[in-house]
Amino acid sequence: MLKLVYLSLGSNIGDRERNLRAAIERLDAPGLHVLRISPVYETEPVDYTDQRWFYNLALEAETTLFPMQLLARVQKVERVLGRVRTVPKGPRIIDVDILLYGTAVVRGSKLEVPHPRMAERRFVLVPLHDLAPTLRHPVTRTTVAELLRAAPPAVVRLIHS
Ligand code: GSY
Repeated sequence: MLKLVYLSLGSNIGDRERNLRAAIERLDAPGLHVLRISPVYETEPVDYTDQRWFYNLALEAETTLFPMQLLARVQKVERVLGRVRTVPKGPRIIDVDILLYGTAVVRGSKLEVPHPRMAERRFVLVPLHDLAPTLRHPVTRTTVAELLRAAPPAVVRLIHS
């Protein structure tokens, strides 16, 4: 069964744009087909603020992978691209978060979907809004546009479409 999924990608080490592109190429492998990619934004860091600004984007994909298989794909891409977890919430070559997996709700110890912090993160919601403004959060039933209007302020500036 094909599921429509939305992922958020971020990078704040090295050539941030190249890291995002490399991750997209590797995510798109048997079982997952990238359909649409949002513009790229430069965004101020949240949580751990004393670090370089991020490049962020969102993508829409169709997949036959189950949620935990998708998590394994995502984590493999992060590993291959050299992500090392030094400071929690600190700098990273690439970070890939699963935002939405169809209308599924997954509440496991390793994976939570919808992503539990997506509603607070402008760096997630702005690119997601470019792709799917009327999409509804499967738990709150709020649209992405409504989530974005209610999100706390943070600088998110367009780099290119
Ligand atoms: O959870 C994703 C990693 N991350 C980011 C990010 O991708 N962008 C911004 N602007 N801040 C972030 N803080 C964390 S942690």
